[in-house]
Amino acid sequence: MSDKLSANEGIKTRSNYLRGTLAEGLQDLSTGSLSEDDQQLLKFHGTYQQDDRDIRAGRRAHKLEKAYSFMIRIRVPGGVTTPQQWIEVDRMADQFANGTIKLTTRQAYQLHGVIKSNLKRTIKEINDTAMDTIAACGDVNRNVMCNPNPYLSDVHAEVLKVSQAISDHLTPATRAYHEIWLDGEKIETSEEEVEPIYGKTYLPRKFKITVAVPPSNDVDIFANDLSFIAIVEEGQVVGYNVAVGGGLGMTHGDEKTFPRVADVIGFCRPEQVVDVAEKVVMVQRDYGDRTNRKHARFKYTIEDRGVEWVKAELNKYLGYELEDVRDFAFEDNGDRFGWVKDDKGRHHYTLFVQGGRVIDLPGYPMKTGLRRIAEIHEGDFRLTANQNLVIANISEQKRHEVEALLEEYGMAKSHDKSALRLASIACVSLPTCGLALAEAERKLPEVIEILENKLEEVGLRHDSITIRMTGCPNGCGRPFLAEIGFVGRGPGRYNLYLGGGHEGHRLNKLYRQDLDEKDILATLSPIFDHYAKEREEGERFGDFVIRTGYVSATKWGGDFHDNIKEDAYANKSS
Ligand code: SRM
Ligand code: SF4
Repeated sequence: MSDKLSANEGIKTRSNYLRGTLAEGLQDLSTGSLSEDDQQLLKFHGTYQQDDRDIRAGRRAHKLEKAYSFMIRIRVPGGVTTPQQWIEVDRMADQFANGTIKLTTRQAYQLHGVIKSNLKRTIKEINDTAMDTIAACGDVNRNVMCNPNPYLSDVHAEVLKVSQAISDHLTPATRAYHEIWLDGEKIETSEEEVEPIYGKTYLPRKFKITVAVPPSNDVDIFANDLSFIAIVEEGQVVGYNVAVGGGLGMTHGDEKTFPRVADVIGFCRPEQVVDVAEKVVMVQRDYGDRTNRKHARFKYTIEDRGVEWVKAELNKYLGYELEDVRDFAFEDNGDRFGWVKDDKGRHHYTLFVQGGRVIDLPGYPMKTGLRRIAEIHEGDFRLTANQNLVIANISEQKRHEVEALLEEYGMAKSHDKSALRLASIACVSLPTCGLALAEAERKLPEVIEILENKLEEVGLRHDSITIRMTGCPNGCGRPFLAEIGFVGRGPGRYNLYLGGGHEGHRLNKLYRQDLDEKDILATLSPIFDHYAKEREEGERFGDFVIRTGYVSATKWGGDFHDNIKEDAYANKSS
């Protein structure tokens, strides 16, 4: 391993706490783009430079600059947002972006297609709605997730507060964001400010935190750098189990990269959560690999040094010891659709949003319908980590009005779909994602349709099987935790992974490579037949394919690639 720091470390160091030349670059309208270094810094401010890949080749042929635009990610800690904020995001989607709202797998909003001349104004207007974009991306802690659990209202209120407190505490302290986007007062020298938690080079890589309330693992805690699992006794949160070292990104053909599920290492009291989050971040700040960005996530720090090491180091940073892990059990990592009434008598409706894309389609004007609901809604909207939406906290009196609008706009039966479709996630992928190798959001609905016919035939329409597709192995739709995962290899070609745990606790394993649409059906059909005939009582698809030998169970990250031996794990985790 080389000791030379990665290029991004230099960019951060020279950036004067994330300023770079962003302010100047934004003023240069002779190009739709920003400088390479500023593009890296821009991520810390919550936006990515992209181009429309559907028209890239045509523009190249005409010697035109790429069709540059920006994706803006709006942080929504815990996924809870007001109707007013929804209305504003809806307006901005039409006024500045491509007319759609994207609900992400981390409970955030994304706007795509914002051109450079509108970027500053859009970010300013987002802030006017009491939301922001700082740290939505970049080498810092990202949007903190939390179960949008509406059923246990007191417990949810408490864990939501915790996730918002973590988010606030770990938000970068630099004034650069205010200066560049909000015309805040300029601070001339970097000495006047410090980043008490991050320091001037921030973290080696992105960092992700969730809070979950069992039995729902809808936030997929095992995919996160750090998670808190609420332990509820007699309706009270008595504390949180702490899980560290999850992460999913990898590179095809590079076995040194792999997804990893988090280890549950201890328990802390509610009043210790923010401190634990801060100290875990600091351990990664100090020990994460800053020489190789493909090896810089916390999962590799833990994989290289061992779980026992991280526990001991964390206890040193904390100055006290985490307590022993408490018992907990997850049931699944999906959403529960339709209406529920909570313990306070309020109503909640979970709407299925395919691929998280809020859009008006012919015959299904969901975006307009949701705006109409937001205009009369007095509760809140909760973004789920499965890219769906909970219209939450509806009073008895308002329920009929909301129901009428759901009916009018065709959303009342949004969940009248196969269990497979309801348990699906697709990442954005083409045409906006610069890293995409294959389609995902635009492809998965078709693939599901083909599979649905087969499932119907063998009587499995109502059996929930998690199915996820991403356009590349970065893992944005968390495909490596799915019972059926498709990961793009090249145009129209996917690797098929099988055997993820239905509760989101076990990684899947590569079953077949380079499948096209035809191969997908041909490969999965006999397995569905077999499952329908020979599954045991209550046996999940992910468990079945392991028991019957289609794939072996993935026990740890490195074992994800078949040819790395399991006994290596014993050495690493001891
Ligand atoms: Fe992601 C990069 C979209 C959740 C792992 N992700 C990207 C970029 C920004 C592409 C880029 O770097 O140029 C994608 C923008 C596409 C677009 O056009 O919008 C992108 N990621 C997304 C979203 C929008 C997917 C979605 O369809 O919902 C999710 C936004 C979450 C949010 O609101 O913050 C999203 N990304 C995830 C997740 C899932 C999660 O966090 O629960 C993962 C896997 C978990 C993890 O981090 O390990 C994930 N995204 C990545 C990676 C690989 C990181 C790694 O450790 O290797 C990249 C590439 C990178 O960082 O170099 C990436
Ligand atoms: Fe883009 Fe790959 Fe993430 Fe999909 S998984 S959004 S293709 S980076």
